[in-house]
Amino acid sequence: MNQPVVIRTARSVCPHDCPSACALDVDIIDGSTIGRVRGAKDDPYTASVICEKVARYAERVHHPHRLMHPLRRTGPKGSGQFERISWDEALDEIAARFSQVEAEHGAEAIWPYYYAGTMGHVHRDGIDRLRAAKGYSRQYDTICTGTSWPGYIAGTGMLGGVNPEQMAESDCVVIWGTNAVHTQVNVMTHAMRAKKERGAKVVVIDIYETATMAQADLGLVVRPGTDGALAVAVMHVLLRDNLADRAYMAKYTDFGPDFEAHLAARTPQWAADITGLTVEQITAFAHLVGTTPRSYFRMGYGFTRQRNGATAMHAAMCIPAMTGAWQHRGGGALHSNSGTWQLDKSAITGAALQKGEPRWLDMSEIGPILTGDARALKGGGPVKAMIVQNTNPASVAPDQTLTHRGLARDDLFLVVHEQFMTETADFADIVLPATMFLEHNDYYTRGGHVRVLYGPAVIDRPGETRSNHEVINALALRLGLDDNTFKTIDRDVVAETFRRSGYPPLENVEKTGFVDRERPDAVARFAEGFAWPDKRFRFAPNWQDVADKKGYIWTCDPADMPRFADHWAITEATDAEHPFRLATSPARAFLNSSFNETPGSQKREGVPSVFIHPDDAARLGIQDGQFVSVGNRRGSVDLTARIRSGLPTGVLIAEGLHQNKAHRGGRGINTLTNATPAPPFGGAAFHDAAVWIRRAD
Ligand SMILES: Nc1nc2c(c(=O)[nH]1)N[C@H]1C(S)=C(S)[C@@H](COP(=O)(O)OP(=O)(O)OC[C@H]3O[C@@H](n4cnc5c(=O)[nH]c(N)nc54)[C@H](O)[C@@H]3O)O[C@H]1N2
Ligand SMILES: Nc1nc2c(c(=O)[nH]1)N[C@H]1C(S)=C(S)[C@@H](COP(=O)(O)OP(=O)(O)OC[C@H]3O[C@@H](n4cnc5c(=O)[nH]c(N)nc54)[C@H](O)[C@@H]3O)O[C@H]1N2
Ligand code: SF4
Ligand SMILES: [Mo]
Repeated sequence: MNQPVVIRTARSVCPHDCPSACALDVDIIDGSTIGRVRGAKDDPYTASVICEKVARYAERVHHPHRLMHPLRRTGPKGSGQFERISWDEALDEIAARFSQVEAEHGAEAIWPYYYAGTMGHVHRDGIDRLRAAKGYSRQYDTICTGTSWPGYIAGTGMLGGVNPEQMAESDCVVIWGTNAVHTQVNVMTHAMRAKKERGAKVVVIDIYETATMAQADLGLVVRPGTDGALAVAVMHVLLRDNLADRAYMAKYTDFGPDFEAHLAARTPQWAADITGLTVEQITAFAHLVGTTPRSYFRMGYGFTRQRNGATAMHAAMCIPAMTGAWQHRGGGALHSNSGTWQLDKSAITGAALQKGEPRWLDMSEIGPILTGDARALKGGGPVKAMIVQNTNPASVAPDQTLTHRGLARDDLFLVVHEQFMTETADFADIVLPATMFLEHNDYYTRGGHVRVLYGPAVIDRPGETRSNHEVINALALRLGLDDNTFKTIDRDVVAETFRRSGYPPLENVEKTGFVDRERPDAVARFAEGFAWPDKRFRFAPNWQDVADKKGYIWTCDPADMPRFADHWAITEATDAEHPFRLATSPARAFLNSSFNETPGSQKREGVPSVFIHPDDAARLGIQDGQFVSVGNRRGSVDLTARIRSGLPTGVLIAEGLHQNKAHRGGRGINTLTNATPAPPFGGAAFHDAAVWIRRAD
């Protein structure tokens, strides 16, 4: 077969929710077809490398199951029976139903719901214009960053770190609680450069031997939810063996005798009992980072998806503050640079239109909210109508049984704007077809590096697909809103946002595709002090200050929080009936529930599986490849057992969000996860579930 003729290569940006935000070169075959997708050579962080799932993006853009026109449900909820309707019919019906709900139950009975299917700000956050102008219920964003961001800020005072390209100048890279080979492959590019060029040591901390750990010099497999114990024991050793930088701490931190006394009891033996590591492993790790000034801590999200994740992140961040790693090029830490963009997003979110002070509903609690939990509803009335863009809660949200029960309510009018007929779309009254990133204009940020990137429309949109921005505009106008914000086009909103933010004009940005937002190195490494008023890193966090900075809402009694960096033993406890701890770690070829519809990714991931230690399998009579049920009080899920060493006994790992229907019985992995908000400010503890496992055939 002849190779298709590439008419040009277009610069774009990966829109998905992955910290790498890769700059892409996309081969355009004709006005509506793409060919190969490659990582941009001239982007210093992407450095030619992208993940395999996006390299195969033609499979997703040109997928035969893409939604092409609006649909109205004809059968019962969840039946999958729909009829084709026109955009006018769809929008008229939505406007009529929303108006009716507002008249009967008030504006707060309507809850627009979105997340990060695209990370383009215009198409992701523009739904808030409608929400603000109508006074609909607000969305409290917790599902991804609810624990990790507060934990990071509690120490440093702001969300930003050292440019990750500097990992290449490091002598020790600590990859903590992220499976970067799966979730942000570019971390490996730069860490491996340091290893090859400088002989840097790579440390990986996870709860099983991941593909990332396979590349480490020191792999630490801890029991789930015990990273805080490891961190404080490392600090105990640093102080005991004179490896702490006391001069740095005196100048830059709140270090004092009370904290030192607190650490005295956190011995390696104490931590060994909690983490499952040996005293030697803990000591070796402490000595490595204590004797390597250029140690770079790349903190992931995974270890914060435990109920104690916020305090674990804070505790881990205390280590570079104690060694003074921040002082050296190639040293310091990064979790996310999302606090560094200084964007004025008012043109996108319609902040000036905000009507009243509607309640904040926690997105992670969609199950409890839709099933009438009074606490989750903040004492207000039920949610009666939703428009969902950019997210697939029937798959990704915790406590799937409750989520499905809520979405199936006959008295809930549900609109889903999607690229595919997802599990959530299956429950919809009206389904609307969405464009993909190559078919609309937007700009993108992600916390994993220092650039803001622009991605223009480069191919024609297929069928009757419309962008998120266009749908919100059309709906707003039909609902009688007349503000000019609802008459804009996406490109102009990007340009206006750049203008309001003091960024270069879009015409200039378009030429290169990016805005460089690297901060001066000294600022990024807090050389002029941390971002609290006294400029000191906090070993004793003040969580109220964190809440005040970011507008977080407390979900626990502040008095219950540990005073100092510590292990907080609040994860879901195992018991005789639920003797295993389950984590739902990321699959390499899926991105949350995205890509679980593409053939290449499905082939790569195979059937939904669960890893189990050989001793546990032998004890329970479970064979490799056999069907098992994994369950708890929230429900049970059928999976295929994979016997694997490299994880502790008593721990089960189920990688990825396969389609719910790929599981025998149709229940997805989030049936097992808990929607109760994690302390102190909410968030879903996706890797924290006590479960049983048994043979199921
Ligand atoms: N291929 C792929 N890429 C993705 C995603 C995906 O689903 N698939 N998701 C995207 C999104 S939305 C995000 S936010 C990022 C998240 O990416 P990461 O920061 O990598 O976070 P997680 O994917 O939650 O989990 C990472 C690792 O944390 C481990 N872990 C779980 N509990 C603990 C613990 O208690 N201690 C320690 N030390 N480790 C633990 C898990 O086993 C897993 O290997 O990745 C993005 N990229
Ligand atoms: N068990 C378990 N559950 C998890 C996690 C976990 O580690 N374990 N991770 C959690 C995390 S970190 C996150 S961030 C959430 C993410 O959850 P989601 O934000 O729901 O992410 P995706 O599953 O990728 O779904 C995004 C949906 O948006 C659609 N979409 C993409 N672009 C557009 C667009 O331009 N317009 C419209 N209208 N739709 C679009 C896609 O087709 C896809 O169906 O999942 C969480 N769920
Ligand atoms: S998913 Fe992540 S690694 Fe893959 S192309 Fe997108 S930004 Fe890059
Ligand atoms: Mo996420």
